[in-house]
Amino acid sequence: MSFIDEANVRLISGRGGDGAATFHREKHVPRGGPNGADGGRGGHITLLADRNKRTLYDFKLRAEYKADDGSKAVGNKAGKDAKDITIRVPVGTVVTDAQDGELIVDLAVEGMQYVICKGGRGGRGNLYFTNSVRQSPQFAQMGAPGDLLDAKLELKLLADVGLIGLPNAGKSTLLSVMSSAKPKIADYPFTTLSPQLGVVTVGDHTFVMADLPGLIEGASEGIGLGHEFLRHAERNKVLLHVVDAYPIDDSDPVKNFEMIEAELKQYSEEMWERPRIIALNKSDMGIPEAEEEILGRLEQYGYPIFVISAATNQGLDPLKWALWQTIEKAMESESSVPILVPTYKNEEDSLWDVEQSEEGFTITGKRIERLVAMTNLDNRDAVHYLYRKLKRIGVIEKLEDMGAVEGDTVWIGDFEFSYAGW
Ligand SMILES: Nc1nc2c(ncn2[C@@H]2O[C@H](COP(=O)(O)OP(=O)(O)O)[C@@H](O)[C@H]2O)c(=O)[nH]1
Ligand SMILES: [Mg+2]
Repeated sequence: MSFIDEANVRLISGRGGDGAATFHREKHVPRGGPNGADGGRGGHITLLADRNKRTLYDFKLRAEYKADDGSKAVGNKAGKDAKDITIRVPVGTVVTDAQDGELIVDLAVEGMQYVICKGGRGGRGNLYFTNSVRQSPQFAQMGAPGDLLDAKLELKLLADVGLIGLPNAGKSTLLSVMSSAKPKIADYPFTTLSPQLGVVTVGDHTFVMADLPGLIEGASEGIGLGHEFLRHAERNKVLLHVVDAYPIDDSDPVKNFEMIEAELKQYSEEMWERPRIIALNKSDMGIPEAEEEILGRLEQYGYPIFVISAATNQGLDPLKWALWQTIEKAMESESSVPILVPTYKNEEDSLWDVEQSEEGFTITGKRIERLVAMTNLDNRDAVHYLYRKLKRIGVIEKLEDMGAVEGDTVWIGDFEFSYAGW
């Protein structure tokens, strides 16, 4: 029973650069030693909780982020690491794996960071593989592939701006013309008192505005307002009071304003003390002198006033900016302790398993799959190195225990091998 903003985004970290398999060359030295350097690391993708982001609207415009690949080593010159990407998301964004629905991270605190896609490690150059036995390795490692993640972002929306004003002042109209998107509304029970939400875009910023019909009338008549409804009202950082400059019943706009303000104060003193902006609406209907007179009387309250028309869109841009600046200011006074959480689950990476089927054996495990992807399978020495690594990890023994015999097919990641033939 809440307003959920959601977006799907594809995240791709960079692959590592290949290592070099080169040898030292010098005059008069017929054959120098191995000197191939390592490739550079691919770019990471990190999510950062930023309270200046209020909605997931940005992800509706851009659904894919890809970090650059690391560069490959050239001879004894190491490849350069790629630039990392930091993506700012609203505080409170919950990230799940779109494929299996598993929770990845809940970016609940301002300043929280999470490395969601790690860039691939650079491949080792042949210098790295040199030891007393293997004095001139003829192979280098390829860079590790990056990660690809289809992530689902979800955010419980709470309104930054609440609209108040007499019925017929133009609140609904204003909300519809000011908002660039309607958030998806999940399971909200139909009631005439349900708040209407809209996402407002101004410059690079987005914020949430809610029409709160009946906030005041409902409360003073003792109508129970839903918990969800009140949560929106209570989180408003600024109230936008819409005043009809030309009421159809010829009532006095300033008296109408005062009436709503008085009722608001009675409803909640705390809410009444919130920052306020006045929008004098329906200026398209009018005579400038009449508006001057109303403005003169409204000014005594000390709130910023904007003359607008929801019907012709007059004056909406300055109003949007004023709302955003008020939200920003309200956020400055919110205390928050930045917590940095640079986590990445490496432990899970090293887990592996072997599964047997009619067709053969499948080895799964992130670290092993990465190891294979980094191996130049056309190079006998590189394959031999891989075999010894797998043996050290215990994979070969496990295959033997499971009854693998020569000629059996073994899959690791995208690669197919013939057992004992490699
Ligand atoms: N001429 C004019 N009419 C407006 C303007 N804004 C709203 N209205 C009209 O005023 C009436 C009430 O508007 P509505 O948005 O439903 O008011 P609410 O009760 O505050 O939500 C509707 O007939 C609107 O078309 C405006 O800027 N100019
Ligand atoms: Mg309305």
